Amino acid sequence: MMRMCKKMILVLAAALLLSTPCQAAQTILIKAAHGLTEFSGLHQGFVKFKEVLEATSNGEFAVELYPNQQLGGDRELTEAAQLGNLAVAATTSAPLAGFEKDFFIFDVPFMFANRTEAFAFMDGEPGQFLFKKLEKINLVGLGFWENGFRNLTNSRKAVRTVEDVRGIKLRTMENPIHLALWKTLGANPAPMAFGELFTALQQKHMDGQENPFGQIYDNKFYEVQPFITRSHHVYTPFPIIINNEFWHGLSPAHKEIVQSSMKDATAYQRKLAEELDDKAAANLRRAGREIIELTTEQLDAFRKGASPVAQAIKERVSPEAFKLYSDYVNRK
Ligand code: KDG
Repeated sequence: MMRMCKKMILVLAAALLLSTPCQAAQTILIKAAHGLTEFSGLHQGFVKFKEVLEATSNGEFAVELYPNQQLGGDRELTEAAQLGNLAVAATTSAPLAGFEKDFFIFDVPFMFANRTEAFAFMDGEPGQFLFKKLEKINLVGLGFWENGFRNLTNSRKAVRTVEDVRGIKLRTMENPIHLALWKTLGANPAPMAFGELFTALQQKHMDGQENPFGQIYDNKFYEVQPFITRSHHVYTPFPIIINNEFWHGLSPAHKEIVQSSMKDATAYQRKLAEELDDKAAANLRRAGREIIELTTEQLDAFRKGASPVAQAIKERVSPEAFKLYSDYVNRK
């Protein structure tokens, strides 16, 4: 009798287990935020990241995107990622240097002649060193995307020479090296968050600003900035950062899927950003704006005028970071 009961219980238990759908693995939600428009290469990079990650994880991950400063500007997004109120953020390297000083090495004027040099620096030892430094401020670096080569715009005059810059009230990012650069060149610079920039230009509180062509076009700066100079004075990346606890809470398998999706999105975003940069330049011309191309002599004069700033970087960064920078600059 006892044997029969036990057998019945086992059969019942098996039936129950098989009929109960196994607990679906909890979907891991990644909220990602940035400060640019949906038309930007930055946002399209996140769309690709979302697509690849959700597909390759068979829905174990879900990514929600928050563009257009919905969750704040660079400083707020970085703080939110540090505190864990946001999983992933994209901020430009320049404001991030306010959190980790060694990112100042990206702000040295005229450091990269082209994207190949910039990508080699970001993907090589310097980039990995900088990502390592993020760990002490509760962040992990997932990848470097392109913000781009920055160009000068203003509403006062055509800028072709360093003398032309004199006295221009210029908005810079919240970064002392950028301030020092334009002060050294004779402008009258002041830091301002990106979200306040268009109004400041429109109301003439600022005469000028500097950004890649994509931002100049997408954010309609060109409407209030008749003069555009292709200065390429700095190349800024978008370090893609994730909250440390969030990252280390993932399984090794999930980390691998996120890293592989980020790798695909990085390659896609960098290629698209270059295409969009050229497209934005064409759109600016179509909108009736001349893009002033500097001659070699004019560019050399800007490089010479900016050179004291490069020396100032040594006081701002760690000896290890400065060595990485000087090894790069003195490379053969
Ligand atoms: O949030 C947008 C910013 O990350 C980016 O546009 C930074 O280039 C920048 C600027 O000028 O503030």
